Amino acid sequence: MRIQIINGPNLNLLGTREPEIYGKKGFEEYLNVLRNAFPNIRIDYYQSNVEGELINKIHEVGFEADGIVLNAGAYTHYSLALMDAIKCVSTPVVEVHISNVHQREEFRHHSVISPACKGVICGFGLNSYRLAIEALLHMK
Ligand code: CA2
Repeated sequence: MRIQIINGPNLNLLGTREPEIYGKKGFEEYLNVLRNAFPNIRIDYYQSNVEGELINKIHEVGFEADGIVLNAGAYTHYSLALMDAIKCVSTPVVEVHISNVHQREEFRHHSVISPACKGVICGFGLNSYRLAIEALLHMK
């Protein structure tokens, strides 16, 4: 079983600012927690601040991985190109958000990628990623 986590813009800076929203942990640190929680699963991680690179990654793994956990960051709210990329591949994609976007600014309430995803998990901090992997496991 192979799961690909893809993080979008600014998520490389997790743990450095706005800890009240995003927590104090960097993603690489959390990745160890996640890998320990799922010892039998290969969990690959990719982060980019560049829209086209995120699309390339989705194309690259989207016919081989068993699932993609995608936090598209702010691209969530306006990238139709990312939405198309998710539709183009056969691997199921779970959209995740660390924060509860519905408790935040109005522009974060709408996701253009949700219709292309299997489901959405948001608001559980970094645990959102663990819950997304659980959801993908239960699809098998
Ligand atoms: O809650 C989430 O996971 C978001 O996808 C995070 C995005 C935001 O644009 C979405 O609306 C919701 C922003 C990520 C910004 O990451 C930061 C990292 C370090 C310090 C501050 C922000």
